[in-house]
Amino acid sequence: MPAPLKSLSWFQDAYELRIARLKEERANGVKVIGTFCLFVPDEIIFAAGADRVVLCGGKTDTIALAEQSLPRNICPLVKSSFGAVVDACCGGTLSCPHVPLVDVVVAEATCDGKKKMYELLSGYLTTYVLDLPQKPGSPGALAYFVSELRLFGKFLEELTGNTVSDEALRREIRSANETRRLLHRLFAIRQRDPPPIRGTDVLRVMQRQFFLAPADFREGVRKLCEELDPVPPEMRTGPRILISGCPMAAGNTKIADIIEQKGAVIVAEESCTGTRSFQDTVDESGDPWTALGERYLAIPCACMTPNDRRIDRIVELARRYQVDGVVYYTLQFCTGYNIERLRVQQALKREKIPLLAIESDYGESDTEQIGIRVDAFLEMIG
Ligand code: BJ8
Repeated sequence: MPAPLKSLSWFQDAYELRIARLKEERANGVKVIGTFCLFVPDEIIFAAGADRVVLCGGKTDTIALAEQSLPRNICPLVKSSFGAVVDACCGGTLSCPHVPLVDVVVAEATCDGKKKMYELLSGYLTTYVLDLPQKPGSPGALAYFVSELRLFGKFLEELTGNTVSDEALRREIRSANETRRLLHRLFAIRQRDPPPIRGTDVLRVMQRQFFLAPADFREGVRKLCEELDPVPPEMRTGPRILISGCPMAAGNTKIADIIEQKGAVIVAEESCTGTRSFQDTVDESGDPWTALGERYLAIPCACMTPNDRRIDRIVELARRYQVDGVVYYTLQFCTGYNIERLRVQQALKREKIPLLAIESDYGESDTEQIGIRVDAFLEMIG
């Protein structure tokens, strides 16, 4: 058995330290912001001298509590996230250690499930909603989004008592870009054939980016790249898979685990816990607000229309990572990603790239059935 990668255990240690540090920061008056989505620019939060943790729920244990208030037939990410807040605010101990660390939640106007859930969430935590245009190519969309970002900056200034200066924003943009470039380096390593690291390990690392302080996360990714770069410690074989679709929030690794347990290797994830989180950098030369607006508005989320950019990217990733097949992963009742599946399917068919569509929740009841379908898919493409 090859030795496990040392840098992976570093991430676990860093996480435990991070919780302690956030508690310390709060005791010293630093405001901590909870977010749920890639559309909320971290750069503005950090430039205001605040800190942030992402509160997207990937666990099943808070869902029953959420279902006391929310319909059952909505996305598990929405239910899990809401349940974690309700639990923590009502003195429960079910899961999320992050909720009690948060002063304010910054929500975003993306899918209907999240938007309506945030209205209820505001009964538990102070909630600020960042609006965003859902047709990013419209004339005026960028100007509107930039004005929303500036309002968000003002809100943070009032909350923290600090000014969000252009200089601080530029500093945070450079910092976030450095992380994005490192992630490009890590993902480039995965393009090797065979790749030197399991997709399930990378997914767990990517989930950490939403909790760790940026400098710590970057340090971990750097260590990982250095460990993988010179001599691969372990070579993974098996069909090469690209996962594309909904984010896999911390606690949710079900589909990735099944795919790799069945002998395939995941070489990239087109998702918010994958390439969507780092693919584009922010322009460092111009007005920082406009640069942030341009970069964030271009995130190819299925909440946006039209979303051709995402379709093109999936095809491009499939080619670049030389995949044998794509697993299109959606959370149950996620309308946007479920409907967009057909266009992805058609584009991949033109390229003769096989696709397996899996729609699932956070429970275990379909694990066996998904395993059978993954087996059949791998046999077909192998
Ligand atoms: S930028 S993907 S993080 S909105 S899976 S809650 S869309 S019903 S999480 Fe998302 Fe921002 Fe887009 Fe990314 Fe709704 Fe779908 Fe659930 Fe979703």
